[in-house]
Amino acid sequence: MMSTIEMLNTKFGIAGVVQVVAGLGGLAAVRVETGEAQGLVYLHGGHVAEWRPKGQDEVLWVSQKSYWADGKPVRGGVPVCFPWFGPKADDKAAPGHGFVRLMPWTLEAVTQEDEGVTVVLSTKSDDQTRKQWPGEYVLRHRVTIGRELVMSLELTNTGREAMAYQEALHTYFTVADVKRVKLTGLEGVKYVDKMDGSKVKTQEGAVTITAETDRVYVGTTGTVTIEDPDKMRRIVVAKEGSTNTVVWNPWVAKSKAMADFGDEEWPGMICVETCNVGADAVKVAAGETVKMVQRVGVVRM
Ligand code: TA6
Repeated sequence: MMSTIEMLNTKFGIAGVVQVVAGLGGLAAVRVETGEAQGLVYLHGGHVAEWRPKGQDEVLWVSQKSYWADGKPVRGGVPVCFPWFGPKADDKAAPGHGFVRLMPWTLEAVTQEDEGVTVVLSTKSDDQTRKQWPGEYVLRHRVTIGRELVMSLELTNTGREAMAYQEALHTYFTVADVKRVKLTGLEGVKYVDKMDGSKVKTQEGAVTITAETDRVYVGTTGTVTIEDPDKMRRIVVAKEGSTNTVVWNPWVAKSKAMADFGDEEWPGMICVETCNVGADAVKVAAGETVKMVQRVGVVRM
């Protein structure tokens, strides 16, 4: 009797390039290894956990304390936040950042093209989701592992009513020392400072991290560059179909308060999240499909 993973490997594996494996926690994952890049995408949460273009160290960050289990979020990589972001406005007991990152997704396709290997995963509304959310949807995550990491989150409203959805590619990036990192591309952009009573401020110059940082930049469609002098690289985070960018680092106290985040791990990571959240939730007409893309590249400094 073939295991699920063996069956998936038979159906989607590509000899020498793509293998469906048992990842951490025994969760099924698609491992991609080409001459240009390596990557790992879990069916759990449609979760990209690793991406390493040729000649570079790992670009995504994952906590050593992360959970790897059905029903639990992964701490790191690229959590898909949907259909809400942060706490659910009308139900504090609901899971933070929605529920799709907690559940197994369907592996739909794996293809190899010039720009890399594309893994397509999907999840859709059902009786379980309707208990938490009225919307009818199909959410497809098209992940291309190549010289760039390209993630296209495609949302179709399969219901008869228009619906507003919050969505985020909540990407965790590895840095050598967050205290020595600069983010450019947000100069002059307004942001909600969640560490200062959600006051609205304007970004002056590059973003530097000197304390717990949790900011929702609004009305921005621009590219953010993470300048990491100690790794001598720039991580370039471009996007389409998104008007918000979140920048987050938990710093000392918040790291200690999270069971799935090592107390000493915070200097090694920063989140730059491509999203549509809060008042900028994306409105989708019945039958419409909308797409949000995060495109990550690495340039030597
Ligand atoms: O994206 C920033 C944020 O909303 C922070 O407020 C913090 O809660 C972070 O997400 C992590 O959320 P999580 O539910 O994954 O612990």
